[in-house]
Amino acid sequence: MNEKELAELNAKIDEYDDSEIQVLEGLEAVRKRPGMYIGTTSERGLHHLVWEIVDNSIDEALAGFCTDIQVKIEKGNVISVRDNGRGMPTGMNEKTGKSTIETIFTVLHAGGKFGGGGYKVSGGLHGVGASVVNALSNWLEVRVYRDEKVYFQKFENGGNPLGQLAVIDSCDNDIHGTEVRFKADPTIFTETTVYNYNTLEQRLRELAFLNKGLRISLIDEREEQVKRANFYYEGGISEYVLLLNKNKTAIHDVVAFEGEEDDISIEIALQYNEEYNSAIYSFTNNIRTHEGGTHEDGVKAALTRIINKYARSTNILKEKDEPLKGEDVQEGITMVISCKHPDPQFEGQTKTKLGNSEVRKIASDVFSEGFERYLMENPNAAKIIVNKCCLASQARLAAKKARENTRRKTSLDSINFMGKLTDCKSKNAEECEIFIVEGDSAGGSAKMGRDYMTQAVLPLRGKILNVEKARLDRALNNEEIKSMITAFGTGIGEDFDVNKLRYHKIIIMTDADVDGAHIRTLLLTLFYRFFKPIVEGGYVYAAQPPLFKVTYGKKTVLVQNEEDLPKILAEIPEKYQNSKIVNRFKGLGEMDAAELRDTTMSKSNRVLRKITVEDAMAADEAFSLLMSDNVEPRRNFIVENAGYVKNLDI
Ligand code: 2B7
Repeated sequence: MNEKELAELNAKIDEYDDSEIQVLEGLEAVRKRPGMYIGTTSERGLHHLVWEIVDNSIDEALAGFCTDIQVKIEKGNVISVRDNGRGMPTGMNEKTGKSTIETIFTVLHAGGKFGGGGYKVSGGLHGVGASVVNALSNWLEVRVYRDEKVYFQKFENGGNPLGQLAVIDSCDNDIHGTEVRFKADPTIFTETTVYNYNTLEQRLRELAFLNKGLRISLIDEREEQVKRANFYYEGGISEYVLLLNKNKTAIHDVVAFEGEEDDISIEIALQYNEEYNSAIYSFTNNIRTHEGGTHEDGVKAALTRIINKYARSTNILKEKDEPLKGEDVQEGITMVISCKHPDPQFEGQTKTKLGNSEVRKIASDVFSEGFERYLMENPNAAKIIVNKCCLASQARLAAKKARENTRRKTSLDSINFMGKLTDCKSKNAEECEIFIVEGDSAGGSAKMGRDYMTQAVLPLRGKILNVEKARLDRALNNEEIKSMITAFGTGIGEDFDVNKLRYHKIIIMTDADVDGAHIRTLLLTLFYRFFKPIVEGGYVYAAQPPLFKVTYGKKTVLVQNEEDLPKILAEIPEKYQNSKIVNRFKGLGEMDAAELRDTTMSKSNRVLRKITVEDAMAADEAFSLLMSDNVEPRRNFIVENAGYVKNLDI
């Protein structure tokens, strides 16, 4: 059947009809190549299972029938998701000859999403749904509460039904909805089957922001002390913006607009703060569009146009003045854009860029109309905002002048800088590496332990500037950042040229502890914002210093992480068990040059982790989301929330 025929067929089928579900493929394919369906079988893929199920509940909420979603992590890392929607249809499916529910869970691509009516928005990253989760589970149970009955079916070993759908109980007539419980298959998810509370919490909170009025709760029953979180935001993305700006000084109240055209809905909320960076978060069908796209472009273009128009008409921007640029009107803005589209096209390197061209105008119209009116009706706020944009423009022009001057003055080998960098001998960038090392003592050991032909060392002393708080021109005044830019040789901003990169491996070498993770996050954020192509080009790495050194007899074993230690200790021959010595490396600074070389730097022994664009995006997002002036919560956040930090510490 071709797409057109499928569409016609589906158009004929009523949305309540059980035969809407289409039959396309079997489940074995999913188990054979899980990556094709959920992207990866790492920790991220494991969590993906939860999102596939939760997305079905979200769709039911978007259809207007579900107000509550509960996600539970039970003992043994069993996930249970329950919603109070209509409950999955309990009848038969004509085409499969099975119940609709069995079809949903055993037939790949079965879903209303393929149909005409019913589900306006499909949320899942890959949109493949419940059958994939079933295929990748040890067991899965579904309960449907509907028509005063409780329906039940169980599947085992990758989706095999244990029996047919059956009524197992009755329930009150005001009880309705769907419950799905499953246990991920550890033979598929070989890295881990342990869910990260913070990962689930963060995303569920985001979903609650993006779907105003929806109640989402998370319960973690794995430990004695049960953890709970409840999310409910009447104001939706307006409250999101409020949270994002929580630790900043806002210069006016949050403003929000929404509109709909041809089933495409746009919501925008924004608030300017006193700082310099812009934090623009766009979403389509509840998925973060990191790379932006037409919804974001439309809003940004309208923002520039409306502010210029207002600034001119009020004479805040004089005739002789240059028009304000996009970056001027975005300085200090915090904005969330949420688009819901029945047929989104995702493009770009990480498929996180909305491509539908019709969205540009819709987004621009919704924003222009609302924002122009806001400026007219709130002259005080308007004046503060427009003044800020004009200041940004002036600063930009001044910085440009200053840059042009310094560019002439400074050359690559300024005296100050040469003192810091210990360069390598080779000039062949492909074989050259630069270790960015935290602290002088580690820097000293690194200098002595390096391979002087191909390894350069740049120790960072002071605190690396927090890029969240500074715009580009200020970042450029930071000594540590200046040394890095000079060392890399690429230039920055408009002058950036990745072909001039002097080292094809930029290796962040920090301690394997919280402070190390903190500094690494700062660096990643910095790279992501100001040197994006070096991240995209795969030039950035994290060194992985070992945590323990175990010595017995004449042998030394290095242990990379906490979890491996007991295993390694158990493997030590009996006769040494009483004479072993276990050493914990507290920091890089404590290792002498030989140790640092042998464990972390030498090309033959070391473990490097390549930083992906996704790692950097996660660092960037983590930072923007929970930045605060207070160092303590920020550090805690990094320790608890950022899954990538944990990964890095393996
Ligand atoms: C695409 C398929 C999976 N479905 C329905 C109706 C309600 C409904 C669902 C769901 C996850 C964990 C608890 C539609 C849609 C199947 O067809 S799936 N609720 N919740 C869910 O999966 N939650 C539905 C029309 C009329 N009555 C019910």
